Formats: sequence, C-alpha cells, structure tokens
Amino acid sequence: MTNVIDLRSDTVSKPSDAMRQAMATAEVGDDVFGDDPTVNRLEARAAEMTGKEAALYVPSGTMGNLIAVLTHTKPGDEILLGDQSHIFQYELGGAARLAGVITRTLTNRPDGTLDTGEIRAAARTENLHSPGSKLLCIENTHNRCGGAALPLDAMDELTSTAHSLGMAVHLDGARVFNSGAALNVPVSRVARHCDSVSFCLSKGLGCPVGSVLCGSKQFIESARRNRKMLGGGMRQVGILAAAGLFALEHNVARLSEDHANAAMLADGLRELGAFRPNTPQTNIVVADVIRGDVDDWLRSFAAAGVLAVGFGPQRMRLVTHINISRTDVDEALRRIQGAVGAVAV
Ligand code: TLP
Repeated sequence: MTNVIDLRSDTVSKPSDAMRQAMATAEVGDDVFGDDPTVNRLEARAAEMTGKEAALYVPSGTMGNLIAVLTHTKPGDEILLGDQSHIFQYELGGAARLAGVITRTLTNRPDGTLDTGEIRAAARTENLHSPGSKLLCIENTHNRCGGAALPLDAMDELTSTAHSLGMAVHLDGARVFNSGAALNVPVSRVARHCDSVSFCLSKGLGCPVGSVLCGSKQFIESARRNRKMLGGGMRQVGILAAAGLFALEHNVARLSEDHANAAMLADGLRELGAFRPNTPQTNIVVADVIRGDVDDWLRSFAAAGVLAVGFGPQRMRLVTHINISRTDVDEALRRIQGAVGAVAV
C-alpha cells in the first residue's frame, strides 16, 4: 500500500513545512519565569480570539480540562457533565481522582446538548449533608455526538441555567474552532457566556502538540498554579507555541474544507448500504454498522489502506483533517467500496 489514508482522528495530522519553519525560528525564554515571548504572544492571541481576559498554554486538552476543574472547584464539590463527554469518557476519571470532585453525569442529547430541566433537578446546594454543584462542563463540538456544533441558543440557555444555580461553566472546546466555522461565528461568540474554555491546537488546527485554557485574569492566575502542580510548567516552550500561533493565523479559515470533506465521506459511506453515517456538521463522521461486524470492517478497511476507529458497539468514527484532501476522500471511498464489494461476493 503506498499511502495509508488515516482517518482515525484529527490528532494524527502532521505539522507542515511552514509550521516547522515557524517553530525552528521561534524566539524563546523560560516560560515558568514568564519569559517566553512566543508563549506570551500565543496566550494573548488565544485570549483575544476566545473573548477572554487571559490564557494559559498547556500540554494537552486533557490537562486543560483537569486544570479547569481544579481551578473552578475544591475537593468534595460536585461537577455536572454529559455522559458522552470526553471528560467523563476518556480522561480516566482525572477530575474525580486528582481534583477530588464528584462527577455527576446527565444524558447528552444526540446534538451534544444537555436538558436544562435535568440540570436544575440535579443541582445541589452545599449543606451539612450534600456537596454543592459548582461547575457545569459542556463540550462543543461534541466528539461522541458526531462532531455536533451546539446551537448558540442552546449554549446560552445552558450557561444562563448554570449561572442561575450558582455554577460556573467550563467549555471543553477541543474543537471549538470547528464549531465557529460550522456556525459561521467567531469562537468568542461560541464561548461568550462560558467562564472558561479550553481548545486544542493539536487537532484540526494541525499542531504537533498543545492546548490553551482561557478565562478571566484571576482564573488564569490560579490555573497557572494548578498547571505547575501537575508538572505542566514548561521552559523554552515557545518552540511549540510558535506552531500554535502559526495555526491560529493560517489553519482556522480552512476548517470548512474538512467539514465539506466529512460530508462527502458520509454521503459516500451511506451509499454502500452497510453503514448508517451521521450527517456531519463538522469534521467527524460516526457511522453505525448495519451489516457485518465493526471490528471486521475496521480490519478490512485497514487492509485496503484506510484507518478508522471503533466508537462504541457497532459504530466507527472517521475524522477529516488538514492532511486529508478531497482526492484522499475519493480514494478512501474507492478503497472502502472495494472492501465492501469483497465481503458482498
Ligand atoms: N480526543 C481524542 C481521543 O482522546 C478520543 C480524539 O481522537 O478525538 N476534549 C475532547 C472533546 C477531545 O476530543 C479530546 C481528544 C480531548 C479533550 C483531549 O485532548 P488531548 O488528547 O490533547 O489530551
């Protein structure tokens, strides 16, 4: 097989030559001393783009979410979050284990939202017997809900409900730039009423590493201490932050290409009769397997040179990204069609 078409995740994207060039020539300093000019510029730009006062460069989306939980809560508090959220599904219980909070899940609706009635019913006031619900975590775009971009009015309703109950809101915006692109609004609008938002540079934005956590000045000051506690304080890290600055300048406007490619991929899959894909709003295709077994399909796709991942029983996920062109999508569909044809014979 000459070139494998890797649709397992947008995390597999590789830095371009131009991005590597920006990294190689980055001005650096010791960021724990606050001396790295490139990190400082990235944090300032991220704060501006998310409409927050300040920002903090962190090694990963997982650490960004954990720092947000640590900073918004104290041990023994309760956080409310979606049962399909990344924080609950894929972060190894870090919020419970390391921030010491109770993680109370509410059912995510297929569009990635939560029912505000359920939030009201679940929210608890701290007293002698009960923990207080202090934080609502939402995710946008929503990974397990097929890259759903949460509607702005739902975001507003969720944030105002949480605030009226005395809870802060953290947005896991790992792919919030995809949400902005899908809704055709700036990310600052998507995150407007959220008290904190983290986004990943290492997914659709094409960086090798890094996420940014944004919020008020005071929030980011405590978040910086929590990052240090977790061992996430880095030194001449401008060399990585330079990739982030490059991405925010060059790789945001092109995200809609990934969305168009995902739509094309979903349409092509649907025609094959063995899969029931979503109608992707962004770059994530999730497809239910309606004929055969998901693991067998993943193996036969891989044998044909297309990589995807299992995403729950009888479901797979395929993600488009900066290294996947329209031609690659055509080719992937051709290879998948071959694999389906081979099984049908
Ligand atoms: N998601 C990864 C896997 O962990 C599932 C992927 O391939 O999609 N929030 C959301 C919504 C995410 O999708 C991810 C990564 C993270 C946070 C964590 O980011 P990292 O991997 O940088 O810790």
